[in-house]
Amino acid sequence: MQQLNLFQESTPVLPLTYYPDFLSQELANELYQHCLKLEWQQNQIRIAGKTMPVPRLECIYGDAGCDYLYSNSVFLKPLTWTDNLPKRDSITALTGYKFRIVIGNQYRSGQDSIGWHSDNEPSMGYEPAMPAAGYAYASLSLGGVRKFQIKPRDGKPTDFWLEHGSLLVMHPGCQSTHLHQVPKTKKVVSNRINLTFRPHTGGGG
Ligand SMILES: O=C(O)CCC(=O)C(=O)O
Repeated sequence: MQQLNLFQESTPVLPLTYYPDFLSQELANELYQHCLKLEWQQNQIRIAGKTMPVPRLECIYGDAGCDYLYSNSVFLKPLTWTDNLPKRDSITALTGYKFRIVIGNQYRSGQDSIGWHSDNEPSMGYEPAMPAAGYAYASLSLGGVRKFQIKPRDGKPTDFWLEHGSLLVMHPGCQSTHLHQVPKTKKVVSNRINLTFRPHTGGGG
């Protein structure tokens, strides 16, 4: 499988590995069709005292007890893993990293987005005092290609285009040192689904 070790090969150095053909086009098409039927919802987020809709649809699947709160305002309770979301085992086999939940994002148009952030929720095991120990996070992209940007907390962004069937792995420490986003675009873009596989400290697993 083709693999780009961006943390070794790119300038600036990035703590990422990108697998452009993690899934064959046929498997990616099948998974995309399956994912359209997942339990998508539009959650509300509270930012600077204002409540507003999250600018994308979300869903969460995973192990029991792995509830997820982000931005101190969006609470997600995982549904049971479905047979058609078995990719966590193949991602673990490929990368060696273990995952307990998958959060899905669906970007219906160029107006759907996720702003600059890092995934540093304590429920994932985030430990600011030990950032290098950290945890990994894997992101599977399906459907329309969107720009993904990543930057050091005090640096300049690098742009990637995450392709249908690709897998992007953010290595341990990345959430301490870098921020990432999928910006809005005025271009016409197809519906995109992204599955983010994450660890979790809950549920006794
Ligand atoms: O859609 C993507 O590729 C990124 C999603 C993301 O950053 C997140 O769920 O935290």
